[in-house]
Amino acid sequence: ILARGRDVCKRNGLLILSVLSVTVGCLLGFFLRTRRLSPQEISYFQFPGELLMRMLKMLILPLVVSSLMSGLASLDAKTSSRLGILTVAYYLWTTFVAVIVGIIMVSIIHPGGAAQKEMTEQSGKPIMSSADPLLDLIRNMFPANLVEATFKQYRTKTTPIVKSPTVASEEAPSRRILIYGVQGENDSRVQNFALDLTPPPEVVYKSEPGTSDGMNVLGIVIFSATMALSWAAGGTPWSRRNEQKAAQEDTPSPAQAKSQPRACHFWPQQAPWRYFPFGIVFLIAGKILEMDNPTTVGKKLGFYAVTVVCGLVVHGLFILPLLYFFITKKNPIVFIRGILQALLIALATSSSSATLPITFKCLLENNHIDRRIARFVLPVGATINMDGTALYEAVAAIFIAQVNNYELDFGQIITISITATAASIGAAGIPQAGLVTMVIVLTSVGLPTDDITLIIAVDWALDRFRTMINVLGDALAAGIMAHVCRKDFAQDTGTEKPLPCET
Ligand code: DAS
Repeated sequence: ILARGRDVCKRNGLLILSVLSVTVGCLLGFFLRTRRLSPQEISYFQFPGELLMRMLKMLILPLVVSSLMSGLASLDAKTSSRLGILTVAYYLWTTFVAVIVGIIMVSIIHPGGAAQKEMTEQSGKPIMSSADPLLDLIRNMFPANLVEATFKQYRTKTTPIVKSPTVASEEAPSRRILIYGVQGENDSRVQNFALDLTPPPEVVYKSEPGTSDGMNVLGIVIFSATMALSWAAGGTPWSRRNEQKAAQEDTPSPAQAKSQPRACHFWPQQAPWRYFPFGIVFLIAGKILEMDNPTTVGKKLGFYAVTVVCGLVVHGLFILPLLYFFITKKNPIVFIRGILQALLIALATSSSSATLPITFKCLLENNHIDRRIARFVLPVGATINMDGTALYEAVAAIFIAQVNNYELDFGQIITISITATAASIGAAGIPQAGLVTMVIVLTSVGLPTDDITLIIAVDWALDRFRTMINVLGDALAAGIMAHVCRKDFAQDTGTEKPLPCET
């Protein structure tokens, strides 16, 4: 039994460690809530978790750019266009299905009844016309400056609403909007959004914490140098020793050996792996310290949270796996088990972009997906395929309509389905991005955007679950595309070296 246990731990070490760190993070968070830490102490406590988020985000840009370029370069025009059309069509279709699942769930459970309130006539607040945000969304799909758009997507963090932690007392938290990035660069929509909230929150412009350009440049230089070195070296002496040891233990099949990238052990690629069990504890605990009083929130939004989670479970654990099974005739449970690590990181970070490096590693090393497919499907999916977000925005919009006693007709339901799908495509893979793009869905059917404040108290938690479904949808899509296009990739060159950040 000991030998079996040791073998299981060896094969699933990081997974077990991650489950333990999420559990410890939750317990630590709830325990420290009883100690009533000051906001300053909370921010110090959250620091280790913030480091993990920055390590993962540091990998996003090189990973997305290099994997897309190398993924497309390794495919001939016919294969890449076929793969591209199939992938985007699959993403749009599953996202729309997710919205329909959400609408069915929110109509059956009807959570708005628990938080009924009279529909107050708009007190002349500047509600944007539904055309504005939609035009904005389409406008942003054609960035004038590709480099600026890329950096802006991953560098500027727009946290729509940050509540000052209610630790000293139980009074309602003061609401303020923190907008990171250079003041004035921000999207006017967020300011209008702030005007719609009651009471209008304080809009605070902050530079990215710790943004000292010199250190950023130093970080980029060191990171690029180690990536180039590890790619050239194809791993380091000790990684060769590990590979020899692994080869003795379980000789992978030739196909697996070819598809498995060489390990490389330089800090930028390995830092998240070595550090994240520790970082997850502080990420989870730090969020729990910030949240409102669970009992007061539960009374008003309990049914709403249950509706969202039920919708995500139906879509993520039934519809998507069944689709995977019917198309590939393979066991979806085995596939999902292979990406559990990535799902846990999505739960901890609530950012599908920050989870991308881990999703790559799980697909390449556990599920043996051809890396040329993963290099194309994953980065595109992390950007435009957000089933969880689309479902969430549809449920939230209809919940707000129910709370306001506002009867939606069939045409408005269709409008919500379309705008929720479009808004999820426009949402970035960063925390609470779905909350910002939800403005599009609400304005499209004339709902008051300031009612977003009704659901903010649980958004930080539901964001984690919808991010998990976003990552699951991307990974299953890679599995499906690998099966559908298997003939195009039959002849695996096997000669190209893996990108350092893919391992
Ligand atoms: N947190 C976003 C993501 O990373 C999803 C969302 O905000 O809805 O996918």
